[in-house]
This record gives sequence, C-alpha cells and structure tokens, in this order.
Amino acid sequence: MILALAGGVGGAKLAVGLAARLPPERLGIVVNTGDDFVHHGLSISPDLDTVMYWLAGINDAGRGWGVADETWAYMAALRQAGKADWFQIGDRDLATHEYRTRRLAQGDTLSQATRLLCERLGVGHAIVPMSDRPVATIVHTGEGALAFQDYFVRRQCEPAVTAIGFEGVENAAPSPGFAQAMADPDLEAVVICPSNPLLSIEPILSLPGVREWLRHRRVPAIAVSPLVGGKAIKGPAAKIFAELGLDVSAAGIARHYRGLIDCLVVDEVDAATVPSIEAEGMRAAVTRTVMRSAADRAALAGEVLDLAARLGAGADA
Ligand code: FO1
Repeated sequence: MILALAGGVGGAKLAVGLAARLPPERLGIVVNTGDDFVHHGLSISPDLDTVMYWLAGINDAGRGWGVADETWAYMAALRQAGKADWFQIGDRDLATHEYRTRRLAQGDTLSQATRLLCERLGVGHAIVPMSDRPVATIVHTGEGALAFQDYFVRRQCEPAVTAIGFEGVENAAPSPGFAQAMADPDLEAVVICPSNPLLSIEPILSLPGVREWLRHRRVPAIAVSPLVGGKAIKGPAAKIFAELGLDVSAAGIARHYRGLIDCLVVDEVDAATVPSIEAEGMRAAVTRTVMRSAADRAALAGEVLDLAARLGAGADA
C-alpha cells in the first residue's frame, strides 16, 4: 500500500500518475482540507474536488480546478442578484457542493460524503480527507489575518505572508481512512506530492500524531519538490517561501522536510542542488518532474514507486 499526501493541482497530477500505476487496493490518497470553507451555504472542499475530478478524468486542465466543459449560469444568477461572485462555482461543480452539503447536513462525515461523491464519478481509488473535523488555514499577512480562500482567490495571493496557522488542528484527528493507512502493516511507502509544502502539506502534517508518525515510520518516505528552478509550476509557493525568509529552491524544500523524508525528488534543472539536499540528511533523486501530459504523470509516478521499492529493499537508490 502506498500512501500519498496531496493538496491541489500538483498533488492531483501525481495522484493520477500513481493511480495509473497502482490498483485501488494499493493506493490511498490523503488530501488537505485546510482550504475548505462554506460559501453561499455550500460546503466546498477545493482540494478534495480537484483530486477527485482529476482521477475521474473530468477536470478542467487549463484552470487546474473545477470541471471541464463547465457552464456558468449559477454564477450569472448570483451576480444578477448582487451576491458575492469572487469565487467561481461552475454549474457542474455546484452539483458536487450541493450533494456534499446535503450529506453533511444529514449527518455523514466528510469521509463518507467524499466516498459517495467518488462512487458517483466512478473513482475507484480511495481519496480521503485528512480529517473529518474542520481545520481552517489562516494566512497572516501585512493586511491582517485572512481566511484561506480570501487570501488565495479574493486577494489573489497578493498580501505578503507573515505566518500561516491552522485553526482547529489541535482538536482535529486524522480521518479514519488516514489513521488506518498509517497503521496498515502492508504500508510500503509514503509519497508527499509536489503540492505547496506550506499551504497544502503542512495542514496534514500538523494533525495530532502525524508528524511524529512520519518521523518514526518504518517505510520509505519520498517527497517530490514543487519548485523547479526556484519557481513553482503553479501557485504561490515560491512567493510565500521568499516572504517567510525561506530558501526558494529544492534545497529549501529539503530543509523544510528534514527528518520527515528519506529522499527528495527534484527536477533535472535542479541537478546542481543535489549536494545541498544531501547536506540536509536525505537522498536526492533527479528526474523530469514537470507533468504536462498523462505520460509525464505516469512516468514520474513510476520513478517514485521504483525509488520507494529500492529504498524499501534497503538498496542504494
Ligand atoms: N481558484 C481560483 O483561483 N479562483 C476561483 O474562482 C476558484 C474557484 C474554485 C471553485 C471550486 C474549487 O473546487 C476550486 C476553486 N478554485 C478557485 C481553486 C481553489 O480555491 C484553490 O486552488 C485551492 O484551494 C488551492 O489548492
């Protein structure tokens, strides 16, 4: 069993590659829920939906989030009614939020609602929320504390970040699916997807017990760097690293994950950073990490799985 930790688009792409390589019983994908919020009365879980739409093959590849061939009648109606329209909810996407909201109101957990949504879309691989309890990412900025989507979408990540917090995390717990995967005797490896380490992966690692478990696990843990040549493929990772005074490079990612992983996978353009990654007490693997096509996604997943098998066997990676 391979346990993947994922956030938004970068996570979804590697998850798709892993799902192409592994049958459902050999893959569990734990997804960040720190971005979740209630908007127009709808329970919205952007990262869960991004991973789900990508695995279902109905994602909008251009935007990264939402559904392909979307229509926008609901947004037009909201606008006409003078309601907030800064967060784009397509008509097809609305059906997901409506169903999740209804199931949660009926007493389902987020894990149960997610499983039903995945079933509806024919997604066979397990996508599980990091927790069934609410955790809200709060972005502290020069303009004050902002709720995650206020920072990310409404303010377009413009305010300079001074700190990031996860409201409710100390009272949350890993979801049953996540807890089960961590305790699974058949667990073979942990893969940290190339998602934003501070916004997407950190909420997962901040759940009670998770960081300690990762530190003491007996199976290999591999992360794929989301930075290529000091830039993020998508999103504000590089900008936030710089604002927080962190090293905006693959070596900076290695420092961030120090003690938690055995190996960092970096892109070919970052080959020169290998010694500085190894100086953080981990291995480095160099390959093409930019995933533009299904073939790229499966190739990177294959490399990561081979690496995990070699590390698990105790061989030189
Ligand atoms: N991201 C945007 O930049 N603008 C949007 O209007 C927007 C709408 C949206 C609707 C549903 C959904 O599942 C995701 C959506 N996202 C949007 C993406 C999302 O807010 C962020 O990408 C993630 O939270 C960060 O991983």
